[in-house]
Amino acid sequence: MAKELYLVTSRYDENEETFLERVNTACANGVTFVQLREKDLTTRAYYELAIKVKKITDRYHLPLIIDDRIDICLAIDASGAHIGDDELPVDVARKLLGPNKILGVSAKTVARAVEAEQQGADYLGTGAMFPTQTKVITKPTSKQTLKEITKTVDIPVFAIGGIKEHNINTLTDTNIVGVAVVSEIMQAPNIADKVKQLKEAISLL
Ligand code: TZP
Repeated sequence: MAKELYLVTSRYDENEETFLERVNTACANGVTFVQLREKDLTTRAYYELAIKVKKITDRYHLPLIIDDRIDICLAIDASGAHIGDDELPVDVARKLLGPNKILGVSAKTVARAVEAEQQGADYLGTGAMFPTQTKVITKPTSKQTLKEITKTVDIPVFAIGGIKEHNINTLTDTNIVGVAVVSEIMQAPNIADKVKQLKEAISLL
């Protein structure tokens, strides 16, 4: 089955127009999932940005997931929300979202993965698999743990964290559904080419 390429956003220091153009280019060239993940915005600014990003993802019929903010997911009728370790408990998030929204959960241990699945997660993000500048991590998740997670749960698992075109080939035999990427796409000098190259790399997994 074709692997998923999950774009997770970061605005870096760009103006909004450039940011939206980058997201649009990534969507036009083959990402299959989009997560709006912006940690430094007020509620109102996050909400307004989410509406603009949803216009783009709707244009390409792509699911839009909102990081950490179930209220904003519901307010703009996004496809779902993603919650990390320090955010709401998974069962609470599921209750708030209802049965029809996608719930993604970060899980870097087998125990967390099992608990998330039992409590209603639809997919998992596991990592960081490699060192990354995008998030403070204590130590990368091992390929062994990733494999154990995919073996243990029935829901799809994305690898995330430090994923680059050149290291995707080390994720063979892990049974991941795809990869989730921030900087490799958002900071690429040519986003269209980068997305196509990443698609090629994940197709070989
Ligand atoms: N969760 C685990 S690592 C990470 C997140 C959101 C950041 C991934 O960013 P990048 O730039 O793809 O390494």
